[in-house]
Amino acid sequence: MKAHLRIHPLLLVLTFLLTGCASKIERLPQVSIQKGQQIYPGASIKISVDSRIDPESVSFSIDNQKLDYSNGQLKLPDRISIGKQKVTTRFSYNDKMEQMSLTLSVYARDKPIKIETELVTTYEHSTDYYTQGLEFDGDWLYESTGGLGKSFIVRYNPFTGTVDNTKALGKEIFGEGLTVVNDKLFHLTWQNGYGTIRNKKNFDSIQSFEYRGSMEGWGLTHDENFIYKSDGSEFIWRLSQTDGSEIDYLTISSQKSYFKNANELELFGDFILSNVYQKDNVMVIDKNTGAIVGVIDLSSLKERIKKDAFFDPLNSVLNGIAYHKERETFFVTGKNWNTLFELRIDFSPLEIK
Ligand SMILES: [Ca+2]
Repeated sequence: MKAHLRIHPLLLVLTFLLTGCASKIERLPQVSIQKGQQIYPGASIKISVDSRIDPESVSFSIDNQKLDYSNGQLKLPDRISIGKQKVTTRFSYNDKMEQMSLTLSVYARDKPIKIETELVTTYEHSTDYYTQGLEFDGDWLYESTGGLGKSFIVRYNPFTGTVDNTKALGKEIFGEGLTVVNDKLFHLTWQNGYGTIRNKKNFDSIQSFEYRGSMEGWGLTHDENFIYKSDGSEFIWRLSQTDGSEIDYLTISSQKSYFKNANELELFGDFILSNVYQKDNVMVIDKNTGAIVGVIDLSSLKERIKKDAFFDPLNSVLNGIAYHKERETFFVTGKNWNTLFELRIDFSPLEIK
């Protein structure tokens, strides 16, 4: 038993080294961001610097780009991305340059503006469509639906009621959003870990693309350069229009916090309109920054729908926005809703260019 109680000399050395290291870390003076400040692109932030540090020696950088810093004020670039940013600070202490990382949570500068809508008219929407994706190509409306083993893609003309093509998906598939890019249709699965690029005409699969950084598949839309994908998190991912691979992401943010649950998406000018899962609101997001610039309250629509056997109070929520270019109106619906609402949305408070 005696042997077990004996402390090995190497252990003593290790203990000494570890204690030595710990106390060295504790002694290092700190540079920190003062609490309670609003942090947004272009903001000047107050920095606290330990009195043992030579204030002249302090510098800050993001991705090796030096930031403006003087008199305890750090000026953020106007084009800094919203979201969590890693800032490196360097300073001199005891004649040595030290380096520390700070996490900066950057939010939108302004409060979202309330955006008004006007109801133009209504159309029929099939109550067995559990809407996950909705997008116009001319007068043809492409809709993808969800439900395990029940998902399908359909193309129809809401003005005439003509259904042009329907494709049921495999039993293992829970379908999600779609977007039509030229002659291809990008389509998501929810939790199968991949999306599919399809022939726009017959919906046949051409190739698939994997989710790598993103969690799941929720909504899709696109502009001339990118496909935008929501995944239930606070991010909107930018994907390649060639192969659906993930390029980078935006962080969805108000002036106070990051927002999760962006669902079906629709691009309009510089904005991404986004349903919020299980809410009656649509977020208007700046597609370049991720800032929520506006909010559209659509709570009055669900009062107007007729609920049949397909309607499930928990899951039959507002979802689906599609812009009709010639009519300059938006078509919105919900999962298992019997109505497709045509709305005019007044973006003038946001001064769209
Ligand atoms: Ca859409």
